[in-house]
Amino acid sequence: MASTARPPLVPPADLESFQKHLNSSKRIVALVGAGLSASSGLPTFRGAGGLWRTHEATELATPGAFQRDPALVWQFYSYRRHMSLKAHPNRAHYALAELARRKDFMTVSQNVDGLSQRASHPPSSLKLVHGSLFDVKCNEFFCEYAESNNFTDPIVPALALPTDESDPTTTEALRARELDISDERVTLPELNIRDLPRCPKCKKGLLRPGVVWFGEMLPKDTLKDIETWMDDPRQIDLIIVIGTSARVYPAASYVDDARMRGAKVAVVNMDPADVPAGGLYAGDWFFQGDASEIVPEILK
Ligand code: BV8
Repeated sequence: MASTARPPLVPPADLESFQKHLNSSKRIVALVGAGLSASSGLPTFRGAGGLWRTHEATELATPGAFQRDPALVWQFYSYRRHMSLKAHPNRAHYALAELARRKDFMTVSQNVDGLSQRASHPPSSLKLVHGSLFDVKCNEFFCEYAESNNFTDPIVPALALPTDESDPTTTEALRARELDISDERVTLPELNIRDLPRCPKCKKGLLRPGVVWFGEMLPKDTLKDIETWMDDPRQIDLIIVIGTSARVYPAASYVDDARMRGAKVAVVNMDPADVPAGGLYAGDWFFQGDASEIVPEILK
């Protein structure tokens, strides 16, 4: 195993040596983040898109934000559901789905946008560690209600984005003013907590988005599935880290976990500074650029 004493290197984008290793690899894992879906038009958390109106996305992705202002948090997630339903998987989503069909391979996805599923990624090897925009669950601790809800946009009428012609904040009117619905200069209709989706089971709690917020545990059975795959006695040959700053834990820790089980590391990212916390070693790869361009190329 490479010593950690050496300073981190940014190795050359050596396609030939990468594909030679890929083809001889028996077990491969990918850790993917928001950069995988950037070319599908979905903003990343940290990039320029990290702002939604006047709020940092990471401020809204917490249980505290939902307790304080469930209407605002629902508007944020309803907007992202709407954007994700309008978006399409890009060539990188399809390339990963294809790799999953020909190798002992697992995608650990931090993304909640549903695009890997819509690219027909085999469900058994797609592990969503931060949940999905298209699941909802009861916010009451004692109630276990949860359901998949990828059919209604908006989930309740009160969360409809302004689209009716009489409304000055219709998409056309906004476009004419060069504004976007996520722009803080746009005033959304006042939302009353009574208009938010309620739990149909306990009738008491509010429904909340089925995503993992900061400070919340990741889904136990998903973590167990990943642990079982990672703990297989056969070594892991390669981890491909795509479109993520790999700064959110415990998801980011899979890079070192894979390396400790023999894996070489390949990073695909727009930003050369965004390598996993442990850095890259000689023999690893860094491919700088758009995931939707690079991933289909290197996985060919
Ligand atoms: C937990 C769902 C504990 C919601 C998200 C150490 C150990 C354990 C926890 C911690 C720890 N240290 C700190 C923590 C706490 C915290 C954490 O990690 N904080 C960070 C900020 C330091 N972790 C947690 O709270 C986790 N829970 O640990 O619970 C616990 C234990 C017991 C009991 C109770 C609790 C839960 C974390 C999950 C948070 N939810 N998402 C939602 O989506 O709204 S995280 C969210 O942000 C995303 O899922 C993603 O994972 C993360 C980062 O988002 P982005 O920055 O957009 O994406 P990314 O980082 O992937 O960056 C984009 C990248 O793409 C960039 O590098 C960019 O250069 C690149 N890029 C852009 N365009 C392209 C591109 N690359 C290629 N092509 C392009 N076109």
